[in-house]
Amino acid sequence: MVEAVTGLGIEQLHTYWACQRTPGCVARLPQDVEKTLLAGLRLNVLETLRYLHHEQPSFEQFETWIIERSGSGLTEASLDRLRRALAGEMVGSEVGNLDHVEGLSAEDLAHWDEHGYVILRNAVSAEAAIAAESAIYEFLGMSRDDPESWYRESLGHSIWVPLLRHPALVANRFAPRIHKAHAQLWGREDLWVTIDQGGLNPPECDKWHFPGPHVHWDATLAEPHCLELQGILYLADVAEDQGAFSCVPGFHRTLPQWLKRVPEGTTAQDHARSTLTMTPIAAKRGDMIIWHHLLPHGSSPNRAQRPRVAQYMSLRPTRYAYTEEWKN
Ligand SMILES: O=C(O)CCC(=O)C(=O)O
Repeated sequence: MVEAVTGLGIEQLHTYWACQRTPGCVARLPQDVEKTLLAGLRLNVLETLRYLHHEQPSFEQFETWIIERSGSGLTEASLDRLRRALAGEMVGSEVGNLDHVEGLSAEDLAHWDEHGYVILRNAVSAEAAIAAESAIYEFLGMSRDDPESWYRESLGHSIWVPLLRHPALVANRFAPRIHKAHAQLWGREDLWVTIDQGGLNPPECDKWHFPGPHVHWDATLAEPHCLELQGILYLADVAEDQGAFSCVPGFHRTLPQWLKRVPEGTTAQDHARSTLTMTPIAAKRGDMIIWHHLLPHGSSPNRAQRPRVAQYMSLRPTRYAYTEEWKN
């Protein structure tokens, strides 16, 4: 497929657009490049696919939509960094020099190796977390201190909150400590942060039962098993019984052996649901939990008094090893 140079000057964008409108397209960009492209253009994967499939825009319309969506988030400098990275240049961190930013300690890194997750304390300041927490309540038309309001229809029967570009959420994506910790775990600084949503998991009550996500993987379980990171930023303190993020610590190390014991005719996801015990991870406002994508994980029912409010984000390098085959 011929790659056109575009208004935004990102050759791969044309390939991405053309492939999305061609059923069975064989000229798809590699998965990692696709993810870098969308993160670099400050696009959420789902909103972009929805737009392309529902609207069937021309390429020019697609570019205009991107500029309207991403607005001031797309500067000439950010586009230039993306162009260079996609051309194979090793670009530096998006948030400046990380040398003097305090990241994960040796103890944190040892915890990561053993358990496959780590709590990055004070990933963002308490003020930054409160600003994002308030934005989520406001978006949902709820009030932090009015329990009646937590069950408004605006949440639907889900803990996901499709708020993507509030300035408070945007600011958190550029927190130097978050970039430093991910750079330590990936061993490189050319990272791209996803445009992910927020979350609100209210206390269970007669009219609202925890809808999940229950234990699952977002990753392929086919081998070879590669590294990828996922993350959740707590915007208010979360106790273990307060709908905390939950996972099976250390599972990334024993997954291959465990997979061999999944009974014939049962999926790994079903077997995980019926056999694994999850550990809820409590942490403070502004802390971020980063986990290896091969840990079975999910959220948990909130049996406490206040909602768990969170912001999701993942950081990945421009190119990385992944397994094409999807097995789950
Ligand atoms: O919200 C949570 O605690 C879990 C999030 C989750 O399951 C996911 O991001 O895949």
